[in-house]
Amino acid sequence: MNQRRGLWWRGALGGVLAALAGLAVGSVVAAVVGTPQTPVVAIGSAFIDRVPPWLKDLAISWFGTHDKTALRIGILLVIAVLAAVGGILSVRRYWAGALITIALSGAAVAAAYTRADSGQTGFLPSMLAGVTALLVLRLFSRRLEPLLASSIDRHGPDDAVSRRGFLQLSAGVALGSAAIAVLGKVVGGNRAAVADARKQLKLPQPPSLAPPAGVQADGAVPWGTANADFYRIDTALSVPQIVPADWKLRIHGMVDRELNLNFDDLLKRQVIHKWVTLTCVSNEVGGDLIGNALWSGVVLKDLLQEAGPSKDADAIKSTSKDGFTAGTPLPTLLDDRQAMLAFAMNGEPLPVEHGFPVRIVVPGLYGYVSATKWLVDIEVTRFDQFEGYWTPRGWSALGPIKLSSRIDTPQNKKVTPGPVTVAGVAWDQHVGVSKVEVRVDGGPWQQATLAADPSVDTWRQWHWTWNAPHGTHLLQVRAFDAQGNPQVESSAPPAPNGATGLHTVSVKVG
Ligand SMILES: Nc1nc2c(c(=O)[nH]1)N[C@H]1C(S)=C(S)[C@@H](COP(=O)(O)O)O[C@H]1N2
Ligand SMILES: [Mo]
Repeated sequence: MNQRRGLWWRGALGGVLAALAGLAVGSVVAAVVGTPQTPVVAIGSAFIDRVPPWLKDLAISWFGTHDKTALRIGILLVIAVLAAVGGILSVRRYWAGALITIALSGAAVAAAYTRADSGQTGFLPSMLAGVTALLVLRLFSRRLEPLLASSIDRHGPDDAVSRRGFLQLSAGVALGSAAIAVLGKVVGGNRAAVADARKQLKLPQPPSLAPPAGVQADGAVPWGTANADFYRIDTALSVPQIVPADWKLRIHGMVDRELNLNFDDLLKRQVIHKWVTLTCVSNEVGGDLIGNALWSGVVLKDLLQEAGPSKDADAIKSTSKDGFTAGTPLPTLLDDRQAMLAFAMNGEPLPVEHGFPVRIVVPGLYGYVSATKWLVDIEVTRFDQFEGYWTPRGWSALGPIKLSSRIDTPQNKKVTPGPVTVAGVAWDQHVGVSKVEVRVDGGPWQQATLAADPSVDTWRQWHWTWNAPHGTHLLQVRAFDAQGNPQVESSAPPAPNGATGLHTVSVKVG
């Protein structure tokens, strides 16, 4: 009789430890894939979404602002009880206990699946948590088999060995789960806190998110690039996580007075909203490392002038939280182009991968010499005093964007003979594009129609109607800058300061 009860307790303990191991793995997986949907959060969110209002009110009146903590504890208790029952059942029949684990993790997977904010990987933590719990439960039921056998047909000496084995397994699983949970915290950093702070943030809104009239050419990519589609380039293996409340910027070096700003200080200043096309120096001819967004932020010129740069200074060295640095010519920050400290992109707080909470945007310069994300420090200095991150790695210290053009359509597909729309983008930020021409099979250049542009700091779209004959043909595009200079036609690779050459597309007509 006593022995039976001992078995039950051990089964229950095994079940609870299996669940804990699963939850620990779930939290680490959530941290690694960057989803907030740990198994408990998934179940809790689904619960919050479905709970009747009177129960929600009751919970708030009981627990106040701790209602979320109360919910978490409640969910953990329910999981613990079910896991204990599963553990007891699995002493005799592993599958009986396993079914409870499958049902629980299945519910969490389903809950994660139905959440709008869970993304494509939201179900992974709950699924791997379930698999882990199943495996650990199996280990426990194996360990308890000899004890079960001896409770039915006793043979003394083995019991002590089996009990010790069970104890060792329990200790191992408990310690392992704790270690994994700690790992999850380290890997995740304060990712959830940052995601939450980003969601709560209220920022000055641009008057309109819509592109200005007439900028879109039929057949070209969307003139305004959605945040989710915006190219991302950086050296950050794990994206820096900064809550706005902790953000500080120091502007120092060759200045009359050092400036120290926090996020609230920044928001108190005059805010501007401006469409700027960002480009990466690594963009190949015809490539897509370019995007156009409506940025909101504070003009850097005002801040720099307040600090009072020395006459001998010719650069700023901007540094990110993770140690990336960019060297930017001071004149590009003090002229009228409105280089800015941006905190919003297309009306939303910067996405974390795009520099949350504050980055630099300088019209006309490649990102590697200007667009520092997760900005924390600006030193006013001289180019002969430092090198930016990419300079010793084979890229030029200066990186003005080169006049370029790209064909967006037709691309890699067959078209039918007759009128065909040829369209794309051309850019020369802070200089401007005045003309775009297209040619077929090396023939005469033909003038394309330009769409509008709100300023010289964005790309400019164009289109041209081609009366396409049968066969395979080569289309090429070239742009002219605001002064009428054509783009460089000879091919050069991206290193050290930007690719040149004509974008050429082969099209099958037939
Ligand atoms: N902190 C940090 N900022 C950075 C970089 C980086 O590696 N680290 N890369 C730069 C480069 S090379 C480019 S092209 C732009 C890209 O910005 P995006 O990822 O928002 O498109 O960010 C710039 N800012
Ligand atoms: Mo870049």
